[in-house]
Amino acid sequence: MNVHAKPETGFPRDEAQVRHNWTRAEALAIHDMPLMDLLFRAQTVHRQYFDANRVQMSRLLSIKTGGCAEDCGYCSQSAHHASGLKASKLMEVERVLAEARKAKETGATRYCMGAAWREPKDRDMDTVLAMIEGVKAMGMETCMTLGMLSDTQIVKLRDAGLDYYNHNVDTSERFYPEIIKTRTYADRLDTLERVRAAGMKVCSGGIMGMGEETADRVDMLVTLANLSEHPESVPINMLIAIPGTPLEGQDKIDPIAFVRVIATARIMMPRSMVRLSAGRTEMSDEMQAMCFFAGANSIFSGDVLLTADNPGEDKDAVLFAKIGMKPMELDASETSGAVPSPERPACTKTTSAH
Ligand code: SAM
Ligand code: DTB
Ligand code: SF4
Repeated sequence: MNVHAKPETGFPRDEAQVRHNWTRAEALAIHDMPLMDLLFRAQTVHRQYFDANRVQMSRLLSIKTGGCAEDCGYCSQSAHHASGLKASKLMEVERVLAEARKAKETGATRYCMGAAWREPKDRDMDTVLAMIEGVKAMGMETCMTLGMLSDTQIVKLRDAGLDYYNHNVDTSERFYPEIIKTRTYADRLDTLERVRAAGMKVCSGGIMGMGEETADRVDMLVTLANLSEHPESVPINMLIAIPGTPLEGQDKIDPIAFVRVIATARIMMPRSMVRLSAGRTEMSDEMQAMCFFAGANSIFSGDVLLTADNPGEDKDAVLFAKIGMKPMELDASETSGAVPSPERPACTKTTSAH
């Protein structure tokens, strides 16, 4: 026997299949693979659907900051925590559109607007709808995250042209009540299901490093991958431990453990955009590069997220130049498999000729 023979990688040819029947045991087996096997498999799956040297850029804006009725343990914007953040009213439409115009100039293809609400008040809906219409008219994709929604609100958002709704499951069902007490995991899944049923695209992911166990990370991915359709966007945040919140003293997640979650998400949801989201200011270039290798293909650009710091365009430009990564253009992000449908061929990888 040749002792130098290549070991079996242990995964079948159809490793990039889109499946909705993942078990925890299967997901855990992938998550716990030797790291080199895991990264190789994730990168192989990634290349079946995406150009591995392109990253989609989303830009965030907090359209209504602070004073939130929910008690999410990680959040600077909860009225339950003394983070020192000043609450503000819903922004005026024109100000939002001016910010969106700037974001477009810096290469963002998706504009994500977040409000610190448990749910929108009906009296605020017209303003929010005007924001969607204005941003869409600029030729960017629109995303909003406004908390829970009624069916009427969902229809209004969809009809105004909202492309994506962000609503994170955040963690496993088991760990959720340790972080959030003012709503349940079932509330979260119910909103997601109704948004999907109305025909909007879904952005849903979670936060790593809140004190959860490996099983919670894997269970969260199983929940997302077993939804009736995979979320088109899966943001994976690394906790930003904000002073004054219950999680302020939380130990940082190990970088390799974080990379394992990205790779497992890529393998389980092969056509979704996996977004390396909050926490990049605390990540080395090497860690970010490893996340891209593991299948992350989207980031938030700009120097602020909603209330916390983000690396900013200059830093990202340096990193991108070092690793030969380029921003994804809108057409590419639309056609690179983010929205699987029976009409669209399974493999719609963009060419790397740009
Ligand atoms: N109020 C809306 C909601 O909760 O759906 C939207 C805003 S909320 C800030 C959006 C997501 O950002 C959260 O679900 C969470 O995953 C992420 N997030 C918030 N604070 C964070 C922090 N300190 N570190 C990492 N991620 C965070
Ligand atoms: C997501 O998963 N992360 C973004 C976006 N979706 C709305 C928000 C990150 C917030 C980080 C903390 C802050 O800026 O306050
Ligand atoms: Fe409110 Fe969203 Fe922050 Fe929770 S995460 S406190 S719902 S703004």
